[in-house]
Amino acid sequence: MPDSAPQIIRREDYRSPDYRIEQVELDFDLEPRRTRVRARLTVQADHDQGDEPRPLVLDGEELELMAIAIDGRPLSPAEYVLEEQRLIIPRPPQRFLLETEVVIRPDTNTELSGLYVSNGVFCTQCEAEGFRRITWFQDRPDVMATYRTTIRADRATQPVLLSNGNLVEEGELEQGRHFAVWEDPFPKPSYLFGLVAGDLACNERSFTTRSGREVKLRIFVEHGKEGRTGYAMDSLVRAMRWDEERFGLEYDLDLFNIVAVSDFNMGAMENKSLNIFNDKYILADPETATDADFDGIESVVAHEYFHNWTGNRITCRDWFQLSLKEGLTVFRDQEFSADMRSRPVKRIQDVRRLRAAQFPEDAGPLAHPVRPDSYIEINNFYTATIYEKGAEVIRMLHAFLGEAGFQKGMGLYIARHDGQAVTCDDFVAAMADANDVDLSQFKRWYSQAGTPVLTVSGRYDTGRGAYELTVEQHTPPTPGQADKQPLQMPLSIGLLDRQGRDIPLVPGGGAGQESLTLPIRSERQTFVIEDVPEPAALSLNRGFSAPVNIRIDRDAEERAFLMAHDSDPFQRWEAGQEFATELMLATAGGQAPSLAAFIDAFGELLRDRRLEPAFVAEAATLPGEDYVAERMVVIDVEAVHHARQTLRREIALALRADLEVLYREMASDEAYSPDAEAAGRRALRNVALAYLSALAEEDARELDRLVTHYRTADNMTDRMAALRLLVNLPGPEQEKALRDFEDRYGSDMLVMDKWFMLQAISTLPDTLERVETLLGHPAFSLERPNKVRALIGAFTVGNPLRYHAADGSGYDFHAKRTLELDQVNPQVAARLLAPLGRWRRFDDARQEKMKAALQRILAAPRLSRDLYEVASKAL
Ligand code: 7ML
Ligand code: ZN
Repeated sequence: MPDSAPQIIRREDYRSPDYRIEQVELDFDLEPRRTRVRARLTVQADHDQGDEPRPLVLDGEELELMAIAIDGRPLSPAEYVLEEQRLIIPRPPQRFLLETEVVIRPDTNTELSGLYVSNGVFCTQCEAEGFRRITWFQDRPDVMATYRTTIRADRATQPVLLSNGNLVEEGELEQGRHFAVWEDPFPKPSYLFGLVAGDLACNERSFTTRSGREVKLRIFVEHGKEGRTGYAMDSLVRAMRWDEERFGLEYDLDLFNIVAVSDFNMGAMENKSLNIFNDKYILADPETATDADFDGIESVVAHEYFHNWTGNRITCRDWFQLSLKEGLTVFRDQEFSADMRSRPVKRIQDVRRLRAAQFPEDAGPLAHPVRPDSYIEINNFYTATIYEKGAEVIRMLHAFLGEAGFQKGMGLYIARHDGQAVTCDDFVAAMADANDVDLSQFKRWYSQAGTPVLTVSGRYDTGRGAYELTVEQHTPPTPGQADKQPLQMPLSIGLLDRQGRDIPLVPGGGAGQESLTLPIRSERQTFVIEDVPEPAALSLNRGFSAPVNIRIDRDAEERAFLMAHDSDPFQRWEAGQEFATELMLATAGGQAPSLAAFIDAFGELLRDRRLEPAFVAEAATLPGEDYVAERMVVIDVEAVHHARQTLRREIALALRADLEVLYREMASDEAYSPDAEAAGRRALRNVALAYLSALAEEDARELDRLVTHYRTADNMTDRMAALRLLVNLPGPEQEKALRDFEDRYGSDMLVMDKWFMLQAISTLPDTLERVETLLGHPAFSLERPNKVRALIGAFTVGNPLRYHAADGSGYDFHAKRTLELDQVNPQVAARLLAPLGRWRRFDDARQEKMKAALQRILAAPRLSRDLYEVASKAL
């Protein structure tokens, strides 16, 4: 347990602040070991003067207070109370200037929250509650102020000085120091404060907004890396243009800065006009970044940029409203990527991710609503539910209202709330009012946790020529929520005839259309679709219009038919995934199901040249072991692994010729380009390679092909694809390739992350031993989140077979390293713990070992609040 009993923060306890802070002047004297921060806050009481005087309570952590004054007069110790994490002024005036001076230590800030140093660069991370580690403040998002920031630093080591807003002054100081003054005209909450100081190179471009304003775009990186910022810059320009065209939203300042740093707890941060990024989401070139890395850069750069309107101009009233900005901004970045590349492929990838991360979360001990009711540590709530499920909720609104209605709602939301800190209710109210619809039932999506299950049955009434469909919904209980109310959702369906063509659906005799959206809102509903001439198959939840699990009885023939014919590419993919999952479950359960129908349909997909390669690559990728395991009553990781390997090998044996054709045809002799088309061809070629490599242990030619693929690769996508397969093969080829990779890229930290990761997810039996050894590798450090995620995170999340070793060695490793990490960086430690929370899904022996690991964590001295919350809830 942490030193003091951790306090639970509840949404129902929200009170607006007693004091507003209107203007903030900050003065930083930067020194790694001793940084002085002076703050001048213009404070205004926000309660009636007739009331009892209310205390001003400021937040602070690890601040050494040097001075405090009100309206220029130093306070005597009797005039304030200084606690561990609060500074209380019991009887302040109605309106006053509060001045404080503190000293902080950026160089020992391993939590990477507040002001810290990464590779010699000073940078900040203030969301959610990091600003209080910089100065005393009401560190809550509904306190919005304008900021004027002065930075003083050594000119030689920190030539670049950045903060939010506009540069208004700069100059020289004594002893080789210099200064810069930044002013941000837009009032903002403290979590959007940003500061960077370091020796950085920059890539600069100009962007003209549609109203004709020139914006200077700059991306700052370590010297020597500016050549790798081109794709991020292009992505930024595309995102700015897209937000104007699709949402009518224009950038609002004359400059926009991005800084990439090596050590960062998350992906990136949207500080006003000074986005700070994990450099993994900025730096890319063909030699060091994969197609997936390029994709990631495009969407994260866009995500952070989009926050300027959905997050910064309109922000959250309190942290329970986090999904107000995150769910909406993820929806926007998903739509952006869908518009930039293949929409169906993007949707498939997003749903894969939702199912891999959010569905298990919603089914486990950490399940919480999109708008949570309570938390202990807010950093633990940057979850797949807030982000991904939050985006699905927005997507459903979009489906109900249509693009035009949704944009009308956005317009009203912005007109009403620009410059304010608001709630999810405010957002939904704007959508409802702009479209004159009632969304009161829909709002349950914000308050109710758990993934709904829809049980569907369809029946064709020959006499009447009608298709009858019954849909029942049920949401399983989640912690603290035993009973659930029915939800409103759009369920898109289609009916296919025997030739696999869409039957026009004619609701109530209207004009025909190929998809129909059923308005689901009750526990049980029946829909009758008239004028249907003999349907062959029902296509259900097209485009994954509702984020639910579906139960429907289907036979192999119907699955194969949908896999071959559904006009909705998402459902075509889905039918294949379902089919494969059923087969793997049967195999894992000890049966020997016939694979013939599946393999036939799979072969059709591989041979269909009308389909885009990126789609075929998705459709030909079997569901992951975790996804299949999640469907078992008691998870058996070995059986699932074996079942998936078996299916892969059978596909390879049966379709070897088709796979070889694809491997040849999808090759390219053009120079690498990260565009969607070229990336799709590489993806498909590497999927073919993966199947063929399933034969490598019995056929030396396939091992050869793999080694050659590695050796001759002219880009990281292909090289990684081969190495990812090689690490699962025993023998000298693996060692040789790993050594070669390390020789080539040993000095490149981002590429070394890949090297660590691939070894951590190897299915070979000695993987844990190897991971333990790699902890001592000179490139590894517990103080670098990217390294921790690449090695420890990849093993615990990405290697179910070895993590869940029957002897419990994986769990012991996890607990031990988590505790070590907790002393360095509690946020990252807590985020890594989720796999242990899934103990209920395993056999008794594993359950005992997993619980024991959690108990060991809880019993440890000096446990952080972050880890305490996750570990205690997991038990
Ligand atoms: C989501 C972020 C955080 C945490 C970034 C930190 C952010 C909070 C920040 C989608 C794309 C890129 C990054 C993130 C993400 C977890 C995930 N405000 O912008 O949301
Ligand atoms: Zn975000």
